Amino acid sequence: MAGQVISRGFFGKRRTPEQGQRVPPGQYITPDFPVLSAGPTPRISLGEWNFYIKDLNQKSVQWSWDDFIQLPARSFKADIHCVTKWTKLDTEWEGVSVDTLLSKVDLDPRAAFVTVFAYGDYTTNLPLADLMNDQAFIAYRYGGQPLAPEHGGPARLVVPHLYFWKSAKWVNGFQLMEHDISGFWESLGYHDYGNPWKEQRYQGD
Ligand SMILES: Nc1nc2c(c(=O)[nH]1)N[C@H]1C(S)=C(S)[C@@H](COP(=O)(O)O)O[C@H]1N2
Ligand SMILES: [Mo]
Repeated sequence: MAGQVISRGFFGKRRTPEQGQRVPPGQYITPDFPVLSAGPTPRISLGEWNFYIKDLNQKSVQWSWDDFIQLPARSFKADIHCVTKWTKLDTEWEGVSVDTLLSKVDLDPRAAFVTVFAYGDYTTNLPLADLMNDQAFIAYRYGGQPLAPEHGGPARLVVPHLYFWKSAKWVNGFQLMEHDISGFWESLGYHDYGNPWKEQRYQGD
């Protein structure tokens, strides 16, 4: 019995040095892709789906599904880190860089923060700068397949350099703002920024 526990612990910690460098403090590697959702999976038909960006004056640019999939898409590989301590290496996505979407918006230099809205009421907040320079994507394919509903399909935000709760599933749009406003988990005590390398899990970390 003791032997089993020890060998399981040992196996769980085994990683190559190269992998070790990619695992933030307090995280472990999982080969699985756990599903973490605060509520039921919303079902959005592609006909009713849209994505919007609303600027400081509440003016919005929006894309239907058909418009969205015409936008230049890219494949990208990323390590993702959930605040519940799992890290998954080399996840493979396909989608549209947020830069491509922001290029259609007349950006007011005072816009500094974003609330991300999702179908089904989830929100999360982050600095606009963290959505720029190819750091963030709206992904609609995962592992070569259309993104599964439980993982955020039709489309989700992916911001791999922040804890994965920032990567809103079933994403619907961005509200640009001058000031930061806490989203769903952030209002319940999660960190407003969420850098996994600094273990910014909770407010005050
Ligand atoms: N809309 C929405 N997005 C969400 C969540 C959620 O509950 N609702 N959970 C977040 C959390 S805490 C994590 S870890 C990841 C989980 O994504 P997965 O279920 O694809 O692993 O989605 C994030 N995005
Ligand atoms: Mo999470």
